Amino acid sequence: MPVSTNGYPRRRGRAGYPARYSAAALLGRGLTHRPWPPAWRSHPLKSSYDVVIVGGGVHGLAAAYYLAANHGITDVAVLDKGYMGSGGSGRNTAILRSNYLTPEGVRFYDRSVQLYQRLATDLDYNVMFSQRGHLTLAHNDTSLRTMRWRAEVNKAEGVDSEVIGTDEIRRLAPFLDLTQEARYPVLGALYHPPGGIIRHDAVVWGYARGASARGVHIHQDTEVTGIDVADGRVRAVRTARGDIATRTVLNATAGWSTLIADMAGVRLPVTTYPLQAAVTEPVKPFLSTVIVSGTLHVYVSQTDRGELVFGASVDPFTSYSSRGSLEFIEGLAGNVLQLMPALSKVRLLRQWAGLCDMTPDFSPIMGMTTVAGFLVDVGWGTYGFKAGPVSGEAMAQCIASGRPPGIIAAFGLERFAAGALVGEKGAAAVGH
Ligand code: PYC
Repeated sequence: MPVSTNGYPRRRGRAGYPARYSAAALLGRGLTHRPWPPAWRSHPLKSSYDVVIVGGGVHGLAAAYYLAANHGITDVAVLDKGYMGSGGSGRNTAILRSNYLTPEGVRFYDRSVQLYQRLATDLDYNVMFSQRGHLTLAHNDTSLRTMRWRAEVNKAEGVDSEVIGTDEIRRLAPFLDLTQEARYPVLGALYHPPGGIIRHDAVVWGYARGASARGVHIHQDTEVTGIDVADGRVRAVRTARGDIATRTVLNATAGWSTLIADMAGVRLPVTTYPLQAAVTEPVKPFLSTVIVSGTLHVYVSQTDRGELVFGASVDPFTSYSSRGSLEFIEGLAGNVLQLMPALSKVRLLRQWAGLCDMTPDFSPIMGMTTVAGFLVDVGWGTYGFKAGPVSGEAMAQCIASGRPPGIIAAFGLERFAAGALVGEKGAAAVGH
């Protein structure tokens, strides 16, 4: 069957799968009331796969997509104990940026931004990436110094970031309280024009659809209950729906990464904390950049629908809870009003939490482990969603070639024993 530039068949099968998402198709279906086919297919669980990916978030789905699209490896299953995107991928605040602190981090997240920029075309799916600029406010000299450092590392790696003063901040975000009377007056900001926001569900669905169209099997409601290892190599994955023989397992989970790794006998230096977020009712568009304040432990952006999406630091205690708390929302509201007093009448609609797997150096753990065939793409802390595409691309390459590509070489599990940490705490959106 002839294939278009984004890999989808030009002529669709009788079931019309996968549907082409175009203005003409929208008009046609609107006029004929023909229903859209599901975005991805359902399959029975097979008793063996070449590759089993645990975790149906952006990382697992992107790895499956790039395995098929870049390496022709399609006998792949993606398993999730819930629905696709039910973990961190559907719970983050959808902020993208590459203004990190270490050269390794900047190069890595910049590659992700590049992949995100072309994702809508690659996947034939509107992921609504809006590169509206990202401002991290400095309320003290120490933050300003770290921001200058980040700006220099960013520039050296070809990433657009600079430190700006309050006049420029006022021009970009006129609703901020930039007076000297503020409790924590703003001294300057790290401005990162390529940063922005995206529709996170669309990213998940787009990768799932693209992977499925290339032959990957997606299994929702399929909890992994064990991993069989014999003679130092992975042999099988046990699930609540049956066992799967396989020689390659990728742990692409967040929140449960240590539990899955334990099943294979691999210990990870990861501690899990909830991170809470909230969204308001929609208001008229007034905020055209992403605003972050480390000192006030808050970040905010306005969606295309007009809602304000807020997030903060991780909770101060370890937990697997994904519920919101009253303490959080009270603190958040107070901090937001210090930044933007005009929001005092806006009503909050919802709050929720996601799970963050924190590593000692705030960088991820990616690549091989001491168990042959058991790979990890874990330890994302508060940075996971931003890294989805580059992680998928790199882990697919790692599986296909048997070696971690250069872009993730610094993030191996062995770095903790070797003392070769990649300290990325200084690039956290807000202090932890
Ligand atoms: O690192 O930009 C960030 C971020 C925002 C929300 C969580 N992490």
